[in-house]
Amino acid sequence: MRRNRPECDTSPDPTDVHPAWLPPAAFRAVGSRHTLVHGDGLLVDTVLREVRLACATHGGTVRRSADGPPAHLVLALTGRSPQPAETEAAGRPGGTAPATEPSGRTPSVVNDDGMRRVLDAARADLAAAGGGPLGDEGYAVVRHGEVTVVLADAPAGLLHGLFHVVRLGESAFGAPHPARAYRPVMRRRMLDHWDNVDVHPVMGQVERGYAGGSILWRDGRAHPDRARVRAYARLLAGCGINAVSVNNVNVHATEARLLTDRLDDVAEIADDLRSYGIRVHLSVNFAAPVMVGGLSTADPLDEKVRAWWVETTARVYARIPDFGGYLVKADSEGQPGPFSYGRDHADGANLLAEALAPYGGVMHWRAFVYNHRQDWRDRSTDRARAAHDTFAPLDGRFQDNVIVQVKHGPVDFQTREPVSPVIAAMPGTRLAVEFQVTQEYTGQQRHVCYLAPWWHEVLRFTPWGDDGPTVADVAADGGGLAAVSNVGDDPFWTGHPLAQANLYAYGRLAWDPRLRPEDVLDEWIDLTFDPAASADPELLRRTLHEIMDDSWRTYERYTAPLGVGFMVRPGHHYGPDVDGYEYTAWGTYHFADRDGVGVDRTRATGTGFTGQYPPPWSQVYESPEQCPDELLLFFHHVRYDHVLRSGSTVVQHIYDTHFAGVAEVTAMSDRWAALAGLVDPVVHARVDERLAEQQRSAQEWCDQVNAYFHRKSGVPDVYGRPLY
Ligand code: GCW
Repeated sequence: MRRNRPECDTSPDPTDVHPAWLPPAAFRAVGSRHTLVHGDGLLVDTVLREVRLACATHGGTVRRSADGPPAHLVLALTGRSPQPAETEAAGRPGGTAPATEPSGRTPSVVNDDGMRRVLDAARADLAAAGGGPLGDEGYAVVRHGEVTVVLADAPAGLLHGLFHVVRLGESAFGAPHPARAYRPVMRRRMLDHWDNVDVHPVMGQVERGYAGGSILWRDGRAHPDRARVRAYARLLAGCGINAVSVNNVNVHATEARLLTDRLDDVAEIADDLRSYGIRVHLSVNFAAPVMVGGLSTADPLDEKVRAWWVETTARVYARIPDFGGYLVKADSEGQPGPFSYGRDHADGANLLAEALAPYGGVMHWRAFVYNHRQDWRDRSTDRARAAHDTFAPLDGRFQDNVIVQVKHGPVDFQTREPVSPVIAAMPGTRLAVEFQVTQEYTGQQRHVCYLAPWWHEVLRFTPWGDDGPTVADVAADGGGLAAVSNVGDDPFWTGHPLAQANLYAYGRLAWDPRLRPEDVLDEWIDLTFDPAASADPELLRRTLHEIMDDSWRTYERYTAPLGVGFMVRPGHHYGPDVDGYEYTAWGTYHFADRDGVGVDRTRATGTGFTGQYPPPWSQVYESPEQCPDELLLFFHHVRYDHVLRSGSTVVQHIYDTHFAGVAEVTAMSDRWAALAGLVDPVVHARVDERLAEQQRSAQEWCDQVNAYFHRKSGVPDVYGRPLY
């Protein structure tokens, strides 16, 4: 493995960390050329440093002034000021930013006539292409003669533009082409760390973390390996992420103090992330006024409580002027919230939002609110309904800087769920959609499960029917995307080396949800596995696609038939346990009996959840005939001999998909084995070891789920395969 340390790092490097998608080889095309960087600012310095590092490896040059050999690559600020952060609409689907003529002049540092002409031409070309403002993160790329020019209105755009050129590799220096502008569709592309500062007795250092300890925290303090945090920031910027919340949404005693006397620790992390354009956000405990403020109440309507948040927040901004804002999980799974004081979630969120507003901070308020102390005997309680029941009535009451953060499905990041009805229910509220990159319910980074196809499906979903806006549109017009990180201090960052692709793809889809998952995977493969160093890059690329493209559906086949969720071991959530949650306080998920299976969530006879959707989905999901097969058991309790739209019966479908899933994992393993010698042996061995576990686990899932439904139903497999 090669090291992945930014050039500024001079500290001894005790760890050997995989370079993920930014190995030195990925910079070959840039680093072997002459580059001119123009502009000032922290992030322009970062661009310069990145190019210098690449040149040190690949023999090119980089400079800030035009004197010197003719440049092949110019990265320059346009000289016009970017749109203010919270008002820019450019880049959103249907964005309304006016197309204005670039007005700045070619920077005076470019005193070379030839270069000045190239830049002027690039700018004119951008204007002719109708290029409106590029915003504070967008950029344009134009190939003029022998020179590739990246223009940006703001330094962050230049950094994203550099990574764009890195992704293109040699093809960035091919045929001339007119200006193309790239702007992020989502303004905020956030990653939430569920990292504890202290090791939690049950959840460990990283809640639902499958890649070792935290890279941000160790022994109750900010992690001493600052270089690794900077290397992380670099990777995140390299895929487009621009906000990180640094601690678990379950905020325990030590973590509650990050807001007050432990703020220096947060500031330290903010310093490391800043040079890559990433803002720090903090999870705070709603009861902080009591826990760390010495007040007797956290009631959102109490004046003393309000004053405490105002003063505390002022201190946060005095220490971290570009602080992003707060993230709160309230009234959920034991976390305190406004319900304790007879207040609602708008009261709670607005309290903190008001304290953040003067500084431009945002309040991410999670909609993950449900009763985790249910009585399984009570068939009317439906966890899927909870977020909508709590939040939809509050639409219009949240302040502008509140972002209600909604899990993409109504339950909890299961392998398959419908899109949350909350996304269509709050047109007067800024919503962020939350994904889970950490594979809590999708194989815990022991199984290959490339999640981009699923996220893509969610983002393209049209909650109001075919002609309406997509989930991506709602997020783009609101608070963007957030996702739970899958990173830890593991040398591969993500435990399973192929799980790096999920983090990369999340960032890329947040930047542009229109990207196709298979194209994103191509980018990741070409960056991560240097094609020039491989004896057969085509075989490598093809095989990785064969293993990964459909791996989420493969995982679904052997774990979660037809939208059934939670057949996992309670607590750690790994491996099969069909009845594990069925009679617990956390909700009931399949209701299997001798005749049939599934949760009746219809209006006609069930919990009424289908009524939380607008048409057409309220009708589609209500009807077992129209409901898509993959969600049938999420919405309906049906007989085992119910015939699916696919023509198969429910029980035969369960058998077939489980056998098929195991066979697909066997094929994955064989394919990976054939790559020995084509990839780094350390990576090969790690994936090999994980595939062996995936194979064992898939077989276990298949055997238990099939045996369970065979025993319940008494229906034999039409192909006579073993059912135990
Ligand atoms: O999926 C559940 C997890 C919890 C997590 C919770 C949440 C941080 O099992 O570990 O708590 O979701 O999203 O808050």
